[in-house]
Amino acid sequence: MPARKQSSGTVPPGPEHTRTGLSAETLRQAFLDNLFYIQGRFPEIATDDDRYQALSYTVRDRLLHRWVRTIQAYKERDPRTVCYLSAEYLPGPHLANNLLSLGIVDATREALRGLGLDLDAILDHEEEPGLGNGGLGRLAACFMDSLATLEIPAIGYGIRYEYGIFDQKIQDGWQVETSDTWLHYGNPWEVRRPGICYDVRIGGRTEHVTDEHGRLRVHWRHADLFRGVAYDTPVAGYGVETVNLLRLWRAEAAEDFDFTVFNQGDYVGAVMRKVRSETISKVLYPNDEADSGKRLRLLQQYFFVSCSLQDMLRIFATTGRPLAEFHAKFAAQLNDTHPTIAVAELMRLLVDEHGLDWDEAWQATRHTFAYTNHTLLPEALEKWPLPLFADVLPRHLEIVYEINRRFLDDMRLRYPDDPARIARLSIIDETPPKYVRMAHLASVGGHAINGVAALHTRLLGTTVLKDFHDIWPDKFQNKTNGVTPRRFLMLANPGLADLLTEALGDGWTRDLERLRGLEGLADDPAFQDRWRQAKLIRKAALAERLRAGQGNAIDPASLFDIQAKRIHEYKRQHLNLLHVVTLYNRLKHAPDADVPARTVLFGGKAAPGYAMAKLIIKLINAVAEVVNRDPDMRDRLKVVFVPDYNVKVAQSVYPAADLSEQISTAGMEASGTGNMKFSLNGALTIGTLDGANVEIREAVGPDNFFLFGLDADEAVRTRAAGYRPYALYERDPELRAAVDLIAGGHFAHGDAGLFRPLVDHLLGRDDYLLLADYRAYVDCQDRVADAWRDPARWTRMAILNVARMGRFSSDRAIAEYCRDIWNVAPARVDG
Ligand code: Z57
Repeated sequence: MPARKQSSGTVPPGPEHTRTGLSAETLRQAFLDNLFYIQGRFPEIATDDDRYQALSYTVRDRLLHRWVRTIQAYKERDPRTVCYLSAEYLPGPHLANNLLSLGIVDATREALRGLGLDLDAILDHEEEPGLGNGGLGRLAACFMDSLATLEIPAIGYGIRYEYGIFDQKIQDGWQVETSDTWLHYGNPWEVRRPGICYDVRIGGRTEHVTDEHGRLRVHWRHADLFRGVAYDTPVAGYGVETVNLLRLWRAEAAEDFDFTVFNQGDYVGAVMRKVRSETISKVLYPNDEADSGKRLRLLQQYFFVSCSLQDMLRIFATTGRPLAEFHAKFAAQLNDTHPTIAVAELMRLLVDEHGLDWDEAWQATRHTFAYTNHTLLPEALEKWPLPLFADVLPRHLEIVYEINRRFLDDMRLRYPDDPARIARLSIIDETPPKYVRMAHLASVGGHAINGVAALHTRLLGTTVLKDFHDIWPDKFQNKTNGVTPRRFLMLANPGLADLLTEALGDGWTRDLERLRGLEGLADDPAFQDRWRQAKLIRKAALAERLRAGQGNAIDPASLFDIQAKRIHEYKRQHLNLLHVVTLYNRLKHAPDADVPARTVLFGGKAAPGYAMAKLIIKLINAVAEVVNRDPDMRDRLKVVFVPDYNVKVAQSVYPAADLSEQISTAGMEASGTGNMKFSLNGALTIGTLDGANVEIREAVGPDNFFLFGLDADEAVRTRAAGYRPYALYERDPELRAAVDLIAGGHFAHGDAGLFRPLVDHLLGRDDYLLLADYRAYVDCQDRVADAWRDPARWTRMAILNVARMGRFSSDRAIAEYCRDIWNVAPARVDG
């Protein structure tokens, strides 16, 4: 075993190869070594968890060497560094991904086989970190993967929630939440850094004093003090030496505080206050796209942002550069408004703590930050009630006021006779009790604003941020989302990945545009056969998983029609259900009708406080119960709810799909990323002209995409023209029959009240225009069925989808951010 270069002096002494070697034999030895010395076990008595831990530590050792070398390279070269600030990360299981990045999947499999162990069984044991809700958190994880793979110096900053997104159980058809205990068995992927910790203050009041040089100074007499401790997780690039850093903060008590300052003999009380400090990073808020206003949520945001900026300042100090050049070292991305308090916090740190003057600090701040918007939904645009904000962050409120005063002074010069516009632009919403508008703070405090798909970016500039677009059109950019082909193709769908590599070579794994080489094979019957084989294997695997999990028998030969994403009215899972009920009605009336067998699968979590979303889950399960035991359906229609949808489940769902449901009301879904993962795995899309669907359809070709429904402009006009869903219900007999069946209690053991809120909403308001799109959707589904009857045609369409999805790699998205927003370049780490 040739030893790695020792010249850097970073490799610790000892039997070096057992911690770095990549051969099957070395991996086997290292695994046994870790099983003994970390778990205190030998093979005969080891549990699943022992094996998982031992293998994870084996892989971690191999990452640590690259990690240290990466940090060294960055230290030497002092490159501009991306800091991705995100309240959420959804990385998915680490072990398999790290094996893939290191290129040791096969060697590890062989090593374990030598011990009579099965790698897949060990992989299956991992409890994934569910530190995010959905698309936004998963995007952050895809971006971390691409940053490392493109060899971009980057740190992901966030919160180490002790409890991530809840686990979902289904009881009697209803969603029941249980707490996520992902840390129960310990987490071999993180390194706690007790030495990297920062104090975070909150509350209290400010004092304005003049110092001995006649300078105005602000003292923040805080009321409470916390400490954030860093927990680092390595993020390995695929096929490169780069290992970047995901640094998550855990809240702890600031030592000494209670005991020295406030201790009045109340020892137990002081300890209890310490325990309470830990609540800041205790639990992830389980709302995707919902409103804010909770004090603890603001504390979480400020907590992780303050730790991250203090950490950046510490790193900056090691470069010896003057503080006014902070922005030359760091490009910080605000992942939605959640970290936007960073604008005020960096100003505070630079002005109050480091003595910069306001203009210098403002210059550095504006050039540091850029803001990504992920939604147009009004209820998701964060605004903090002023009394709450003032109570938690009194100094930051003063800073926000000062930013706003200067900004509005400029705007009054520009628009002297337009006070209404000034009020609209203001960072402060003056409606009682007054609010701080975080999207405005992000727009003013950064140098770029981006949407996440072309349509979304256009709507952003013409609706919610129109006034900002008027003043700074050049600040607006589009950065269409992307997904990592490593996790979502290579890991999730090894059979298809092998087929692609056989046809194209392996260049596609780091340059996804190369998939275009498949176009020439789209009509090749032998290739089509192998394509269908690969798909069938994933469908059978999912069917087996579901059978084992819930006793649902589903037929891998049927059309797998899948909608998997958070449950939300705007995503319209219930439109999908109206189609299912329509198929059911058709089969009831003509039991011998010749329709292709379909399995309609749903997966997704509802926010625990979102009653309508939970009712939709109940309705899915209620329809499933009736449909699945009706002999008239005779295996031609099945409905399945896949419980506890998370990244791991997603990896087995995307590759098994024939049809991908992307049916949100046009104008509502900012981008979507599941749409990309399905299509990249050879599913055809039925979808509206919403989010990135628009660009996916353009890329794969309109003939290879099932389009239906109103577009975003038509949706606006439909609502403006006095939309009356009831009229549509009266006019379309199939629609009426489907709604009536649900309303009448057919799926509720005769209880006509159960789904009343849902039906009433559809017939009375129908905010998301289900009834307006129903006919187009059902007719489009009939075209899907026709295409499915012709396997050669279907497979050709699927191959062309994959061939043309190269643009939707997160590598492309990240390359665009690097070029257009961050102005950063790769810094190669040598092996
Ligand atoms: C979230 O997952 C998204 C937007 C939000 O405002 C919040 Br809060 C959470 C999603 C969008 O709904 C998707 O359309 C988008 O693809 C994703 O963010 C990533 O940009």
